[in-house]
Amino acid sequence: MDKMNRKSSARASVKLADLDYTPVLIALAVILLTFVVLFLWKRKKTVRSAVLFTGLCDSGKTYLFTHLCLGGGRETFTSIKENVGSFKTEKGRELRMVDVPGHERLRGKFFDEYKNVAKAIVFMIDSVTVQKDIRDVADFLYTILADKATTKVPVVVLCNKQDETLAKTETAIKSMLEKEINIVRQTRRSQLQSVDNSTASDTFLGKSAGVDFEFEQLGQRIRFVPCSTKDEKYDGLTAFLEAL
Ligand SMILES: Nc1nc2c(ncn2[C@@H]2O[C@H](COP(=O)(O)OP(=O)(O)O)[C@@H](O)[C@H]2O)c(=O)[nH]1
Ligand SMILES: [Mg+2]
Repeated sequence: MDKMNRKSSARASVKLADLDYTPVLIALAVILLTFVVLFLWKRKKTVRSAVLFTGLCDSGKTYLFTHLCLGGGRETFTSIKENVGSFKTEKGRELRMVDVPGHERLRGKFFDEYKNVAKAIVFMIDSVTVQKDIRDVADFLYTILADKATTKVPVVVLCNKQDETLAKTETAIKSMLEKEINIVRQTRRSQLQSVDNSTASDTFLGKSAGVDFEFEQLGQRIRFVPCSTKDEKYDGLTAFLEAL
C-alpha cells in the first residue's frame, strides 16, 4: 500500500515538472505589458506641464519668450514654428514655455496640438492695436476659453506694450472684449445650430444668450494684467507663474 502511494506521488511530481509553463508566462507578460502601456498612455494624456503663449501676431509673444527663457533683449523674427524653452521660478521650479505662432492659419493647429498639455495659458494682446483688431482678438480668445480641453486651465490676458502712449489699459481692454465676445458668441451659436454639434469641442460661454457676457461668469481662472516687455515690466506675469 505504502509502495503504491509513493509511486503515484512520484508520478504526479513528474507530471507537474513536465508541464510547459511558457504559454502561461507569456500570457502574464502580455497582461503586465498592457497595464504598463495603458498607465503610461494615460499619464502622457493628463500631464499638463506647458505654459502656452498665444495671441495674435505682433502682440509680443516671441519677444517676451526670449526675455523669459533666453535672458532676452533680442529682436524677434516671424515665427512659423513654435519655440520651446524653460523658465525657472524664484522657488527654483522649471516651467516649460511654448511660444505658439499667431498666424491666422497656424494658430488653431498649434493650439489644438498643445491644448492637452497646457498647465496655463498666457494670452497676449497688443494694447495699441487691440481696438482695430478687436474682432480677431475676441474670436481667438473665445476659441481658447470655450474649448473643453482647457476649461480648468488658468488664463492670464497680458495687455502688452503699455509703454506706448496710445496703449489701452487692461480695464478698458477687458470691457471691450466682453462686448465683442457677446457678438462672437451669437455668431458661433448660429453656426453651431446649422451643423451637428454633438461632436463640437467647444461650449457656450457665459450664463445665457440673454445675459451680457462678463469674464466673472466663467468658472475658469482668468485675469487681466498690464505688461511692457520692452521696459521689462511683467511682474504680474511672473507672480502668476510663481503661483502655478
Ligand atoms: N513698444 C513695445 N513694443 C513691443 C513690446 N513687446 C514687443 N514689442 C514689439 O512688437 C513686435 C512684435 O513682437 P513679436 O515678439 O515678434 O510678436 P509675436 O508675433 O507675438 O511673436 C516686435 O517688433 C517687438 O519689438 C513692448 O512691450 N512694447
Ligand atoms: Mg512670434
